[in-house]
Amino acid sequence: MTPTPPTSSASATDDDLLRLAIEVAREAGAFVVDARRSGVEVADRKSSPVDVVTQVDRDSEALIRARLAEARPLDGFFGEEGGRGASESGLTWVVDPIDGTVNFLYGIPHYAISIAVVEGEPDPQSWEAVAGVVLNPVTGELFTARRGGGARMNDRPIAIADAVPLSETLIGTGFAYSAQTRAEQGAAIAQLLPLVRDLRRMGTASLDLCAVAAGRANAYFERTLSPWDHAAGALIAREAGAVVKGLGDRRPDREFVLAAHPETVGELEQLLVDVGA
Ligand code: LIP
Repeated sequence: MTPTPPTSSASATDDDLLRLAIEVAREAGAFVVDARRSGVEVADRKSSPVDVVTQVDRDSEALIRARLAEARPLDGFFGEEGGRGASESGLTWVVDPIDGTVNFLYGIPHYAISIAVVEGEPDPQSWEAVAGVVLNPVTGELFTARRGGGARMNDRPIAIADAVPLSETLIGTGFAYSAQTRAEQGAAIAQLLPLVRDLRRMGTASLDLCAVAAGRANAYFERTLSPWDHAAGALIAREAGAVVKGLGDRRPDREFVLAAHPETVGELEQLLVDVGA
């Protein structure tokens, strides 16, 4: 791959940044799929015995960080596997080098390289997302967006599904790595399930947000996510017409991420609060 020449934030357009994110996501995706074929083992456990990281996660993040630094040495970096670098350009890359690590570990072909570039501090409560890429390297489905530019999958425009009553809503969700939190989430799900069409627990937050963007689900919610889980997928879902928010007036955060149609997001949020989701 011919590395993109270094640029400053002043010269790079949003489209330049998006192109770089796509280029790097594709290279990391090819690396990850190839590494999977060689076999994958758990390298460490993080917040709980089931919150695992593989060496491929770490190597993917190192590759992504190196390529971005080659092209844009003044930008900041905020990665899941510990990569942190302060920004001198005002831009920071927010990266999940393998989102859906458990799916990757088990060989379930539903995981993603998630790369977003944001303006301002790397804080979801204040940053402005500039461009985002979510690539499923197994299926080749490449979800992309830049601010104000709409959302695309494999370069074709995508949009959220039409609004439907909550009782006909297909909702993506996920669960925490903490056993106690999962018990609470399971109790909430038991109340929610009879009130909606159905649930989908696919295991990869970034792809769950892209499913809403592509109309493959009506909504998605999850608690305990990290900024790198939703940074790119939230921009893609918003650009596809969804509201993506936290609780009340908050932006998406560790406490809550909800993506839904503008006409139903308020009613759904209240239902989720009522059942303790
Ligand atoms: C995962 C998310 C998923 C969530 C998992 C985990 P990771 O991210 O994509 O939605 O349910 O608990 O947080 O850890 O694979 O990068």
